[in-house]
Amino acid sequence: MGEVKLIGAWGSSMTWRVQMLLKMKGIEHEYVEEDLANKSPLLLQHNPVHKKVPVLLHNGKAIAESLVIIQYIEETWENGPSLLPKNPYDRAVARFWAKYFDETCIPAMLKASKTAGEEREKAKEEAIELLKFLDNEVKGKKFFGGDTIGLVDIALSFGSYWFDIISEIVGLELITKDKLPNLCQWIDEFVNHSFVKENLPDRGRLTQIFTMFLGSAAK
Ligand SMILES: N[C@@H](CCC(=O)N[C@@H](CS)C(=O)NCC(=O)O)C(=O)O
Repeated sequence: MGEVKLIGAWGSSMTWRVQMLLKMKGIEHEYVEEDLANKSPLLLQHNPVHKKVPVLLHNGKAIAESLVIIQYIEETWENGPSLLPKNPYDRAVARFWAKYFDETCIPAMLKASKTAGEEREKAKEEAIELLKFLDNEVKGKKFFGGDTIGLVDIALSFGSYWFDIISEIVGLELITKDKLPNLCQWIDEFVNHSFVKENLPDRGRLTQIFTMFLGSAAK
């Protein structure tokens, strides 16, 4: 299927989403590590709009934005395991929640992690209200994808391992059993899923990197 390159950054949950699908499908590719503090001409050339990772290069053509890349991979390498349900309605629902998490929940969660005092309490309550929709969506299920990991599970990966590390660094308690019990249960299932577990980035190194970025954030 030609030459596949992934421009990514170590520890980036958005890069990780794509890496998981490439690995699941056994797609051979070259991984190019990007220095986000000193962006390369390769990244700037192929993602001039957002200047962010991940970017997938397929036969020299660039695709940016992790959810768009996932869609592209699913449509290009149709064989092998898929993150998307077969039924078009279920696919649309999965895409809806993935988009909702990225566009609505992540900014709210980050806001709570970067603020302090009353402002943090308000931001935290707002984020919890938004996450309740996802908590309800996964109620009674092992994964958002049912018994197996699907698009929404991969899309929410930031909300599991990565956000847990951020929360620990800044002393934030946002995803708790009393407020979001089903999401807590999902996080437990997700991070302990064998495929996920063996591919998670090292916690110590990730903590160091996030501490550098969040060093001055409220505790
Ligand atoms: N919506 C984008 C978000 C990508 C993103 O935020 N990438 C981060 C790393 S996780 C990045 O490249 N940050 C560099 C920057 O913001 O300058 C996607 O889904 O791919």
